[in-house]
Amino acid sequence: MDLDAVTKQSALHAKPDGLTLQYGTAGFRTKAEHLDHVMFRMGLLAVLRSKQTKSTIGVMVTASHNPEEDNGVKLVDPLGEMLAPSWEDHATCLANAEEQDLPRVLVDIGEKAAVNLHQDAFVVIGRDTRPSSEKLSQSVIDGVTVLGGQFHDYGLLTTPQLHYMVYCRNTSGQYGKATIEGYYQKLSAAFVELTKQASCSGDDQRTLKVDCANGIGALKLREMKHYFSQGLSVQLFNDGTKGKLNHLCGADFVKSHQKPPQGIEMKSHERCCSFDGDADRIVYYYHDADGQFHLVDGDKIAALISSFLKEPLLEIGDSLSLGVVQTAYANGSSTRYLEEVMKVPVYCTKTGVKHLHHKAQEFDIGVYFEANGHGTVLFSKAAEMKIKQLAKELEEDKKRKAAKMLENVIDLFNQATGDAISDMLVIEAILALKGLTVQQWDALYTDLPNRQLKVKVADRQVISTTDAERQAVKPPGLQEAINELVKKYRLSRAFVRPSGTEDIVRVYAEADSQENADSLAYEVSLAVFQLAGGIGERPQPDLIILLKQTLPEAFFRNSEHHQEFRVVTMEAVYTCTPSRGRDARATLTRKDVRPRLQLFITPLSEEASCPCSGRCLSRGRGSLSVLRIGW
Ligand code: 16G
Ligand code: MG
Repeated sequence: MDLDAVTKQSALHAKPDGLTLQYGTAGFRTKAEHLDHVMFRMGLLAVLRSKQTKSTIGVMVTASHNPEEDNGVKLVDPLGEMLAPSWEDHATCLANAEEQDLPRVLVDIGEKAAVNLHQDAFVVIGRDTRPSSEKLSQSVIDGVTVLGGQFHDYGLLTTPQLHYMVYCRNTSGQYGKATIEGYYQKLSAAFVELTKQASCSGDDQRTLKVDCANGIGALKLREMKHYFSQGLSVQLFNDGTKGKLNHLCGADFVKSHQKPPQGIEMKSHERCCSFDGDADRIVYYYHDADGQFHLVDGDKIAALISSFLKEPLLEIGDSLSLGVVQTAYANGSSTRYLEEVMKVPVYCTKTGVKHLHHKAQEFDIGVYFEANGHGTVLFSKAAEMKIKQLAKELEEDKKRKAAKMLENVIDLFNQATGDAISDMLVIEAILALKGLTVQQWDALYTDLPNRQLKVKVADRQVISTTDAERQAVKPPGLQEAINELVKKYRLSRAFVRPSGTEDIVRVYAEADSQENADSLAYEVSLAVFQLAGGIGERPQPDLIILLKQTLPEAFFRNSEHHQEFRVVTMEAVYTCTPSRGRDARATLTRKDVRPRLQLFITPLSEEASCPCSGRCLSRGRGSLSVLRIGW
């Protein structure tokens, strides 16, 4: 290693004083302006990792679903998987070393990890569409070249595409061609082949609206859609031509707000989906005839895929093991459905793709999904060989067809990591083959009402968990308190865990009704606040206001410009979403409620630029009145 050259170059990518960052669940992530030195150093680290593994290593510049101003970086290991945990520690040490210590820390890592410095190194780089990404990926390249590494810069790629490239390169092209064209061709060919057997259904069935979060997914899907257009027509929304990345759109927004993204027109029963900012997550959703929004999340994706896979597996008669991997956030109904109805074994791991991926590798066929839409299906080498062999050898037509179908499914999944584009094509193929509508898919089971809250504490590391984050072992007394609270509600469950991406503790609760899930989540938050060193304001229970809606038909005809109402109290303004024939719900916090609560309800469009200036509400016989106020 030419340490003098490293020192010189590093001065051009100097670390801001006093800044410490951690290689978290999905790499480094923070404001883009703080990341230049981290990028340079991850270029250095990628070279060391490449030398040590004698393989190509990937570096992806993205901050996924974070706001546009943020950025991030993560390393991709030889088989397209996340960086090994011991190297995450090296990454944190290297990123936080002061300028003068950098050479020593580099040498240290080299020694600790027994890196053969004479070995060649090759690094591939990809980036998302953030304005800061191009410059930051140049800093990665500076790091790679100063240590004498070779590199290939793929430029704009989705995160899963970079994982795919790394996997292809390290398996000498056996997994596929390490080009963007190779990726498009491999997935599209499998999709077209798979859907050939689908009976031709109406046009509607084969059209899908895709919210691309104004991110890289839009660019890549636009390039790719011609390859599979005979099987599926996709309509792109939030394609980056106008809006800001992840702003009021994308999978994370839809999942956490449980409402459609802005910028997409949804007619009832239309199938829609959202990618996140780097296209490694996907969720589906639709409006029913009443205008009610329904989210079809990662748990339901896992349920659809596992039930689909069971049939051809039974048909080929080979006893390949199938397992589903979830996290503690999986809705209790999904676990029950998989175990009791589908009779598939379900396992729970800690949050974060790497944990699920690792567990899924234990099965012949491992289906893994987080509720938030990260996931894929892994086929063991042995299972893949067996299926390919059966597809050639089986005599009986039905059995051979089943094996062929599985063969195409293997090719359609990105086995390096969860991939929104690949998952979308798998889901679309299954729906087409099974002749299922999105509502029929959604009806596989009904989600238990649930609620997530955040609690601020002085040091979130005072909480430690076990049993895949479902039990808190520290601080003393917390788990006992949670157990007591859970006993008060039916079909209830709750857990707490320190976030790996934000400086907060997350609380999850589910129960038989939304009120009970809300109230359990609040009580558990209070226990965390009291027992784990809460700071700032104590958690407040929600005030639920149910609004009776009798709205004129004209309102619904114009509902695209009356998406929301304002609920105005003395202190603050909230919005609530109306739905045809249903009561609307607005959630306020206790601090807004003074002895004499004044409540006004007005359509949002009074102030916004509504083409009808609110007239479609005030005309006609519609009204809104408060039905119930309660905790
Ligand atoms: C990261 C993880 C995601 C996980 C989330 C949890 C990857 C690629 N991403 O985004 O899987 O669900 O973190 O965040 O592993 P939290 O620790 O803040 O709850
Ligand atoms: Mg992502």
